[in-house]
Amino acid sequence: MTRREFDGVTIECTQGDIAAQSDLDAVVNAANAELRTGGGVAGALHRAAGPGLEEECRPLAPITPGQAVITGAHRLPNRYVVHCLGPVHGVDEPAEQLLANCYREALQLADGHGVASIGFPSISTGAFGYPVEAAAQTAMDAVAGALSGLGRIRLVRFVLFGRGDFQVYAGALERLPANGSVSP
Ligand code: AR6
Repeated sequence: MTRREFDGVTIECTQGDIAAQSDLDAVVNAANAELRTGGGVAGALHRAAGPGLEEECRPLAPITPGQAVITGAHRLPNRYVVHCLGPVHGVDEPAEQLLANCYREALQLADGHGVASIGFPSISTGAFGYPVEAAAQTAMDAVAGALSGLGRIRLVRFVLFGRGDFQVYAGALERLPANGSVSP
């Protein structure tokens, strides 16, 4: 676990399963446009949440790259799931901006629902093929840049499945300036 605090908000990185973060108010899904179950993160979250999650998602789909929508968490140990559609690497452009939008929109949406703690997976770096080094830098800068506009969120946790991904995200966290302010 690596952790830093920026003006009362903690950003941390941990290795683990996004579907098993029982101390967080909200978790983020690396969704598909149809908000259906799938592989990776979407599969893990929908499996743990049960069929009610897909049912609640149906009228909210389709979503576009960079967009986020929020639902209940059903049988997951959280209050909300925020579903983000990341860019497919080499297809959806401008990729960096679309990926940053996912993180910003997810934080704003969750904050507006009174969420105090939220967990993100590494959006787009699995089936969508985004290189993890670049994705981690964009994700960390987008989160740090959004913190000053948040009212309720006090904890942002990146939940990385693999050891290598954890180290990459932890490195990006360590590189943030002390005041966390990164221009968007
Ligand atoms: N907890 C945390 N991270 C995970 C987990 C988990 N349980 N499972 C996988 N990862 P992906 P994407 C990591 O493919 O690239 C889906 O099928 C994984 O190792 O879930 O945004 C959807 O239906 C990788 O580092 O998301 C979409 O069609 C990262 O999470 C599409 O894949 C993201 O991998 C979305 O692709």
